[in-house]
Amino acid sequence: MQRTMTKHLTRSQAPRRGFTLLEVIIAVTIVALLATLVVPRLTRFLQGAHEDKATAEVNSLANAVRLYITQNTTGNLDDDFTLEMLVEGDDPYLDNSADLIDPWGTPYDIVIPGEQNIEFDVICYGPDQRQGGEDDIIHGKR
Ligand SMILES: [Ca+2]
Repeated sequence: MQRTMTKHLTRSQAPRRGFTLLEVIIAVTIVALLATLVVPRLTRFLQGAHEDKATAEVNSLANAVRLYITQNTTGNLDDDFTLEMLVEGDDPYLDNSADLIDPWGTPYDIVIPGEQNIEFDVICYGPDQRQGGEDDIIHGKR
């Protein structure tokens, strides 16, 4: 008799296994709420970081172009100048041709003469990866 009672107590005190449907629904709801709050903020943060990086890089490229002008021209860039020329030669102005690609994977561009600046514009086409629009980033602008 005592033996059966001990066995019965042990069964009722055994830990439950798994979750109830209600617990799973509550957990999924909490995760979904957190995701709707965090994902847009994270997306905006990453977008801002890409824009800051592109702004720094167009300014850096513009400085490399100015150095190129100083060392290789009589004062003005030829119309056939391209940014790729900055990574060519034995003593290139940029270490890596990857420096010519913006954070969205599009090559930076140069317009001679510039519309924003007198001599030239170094342009990042921005998240839409197309020329024009409010997302374009031009050196010396902002
Ligand atoms: Ca654009």
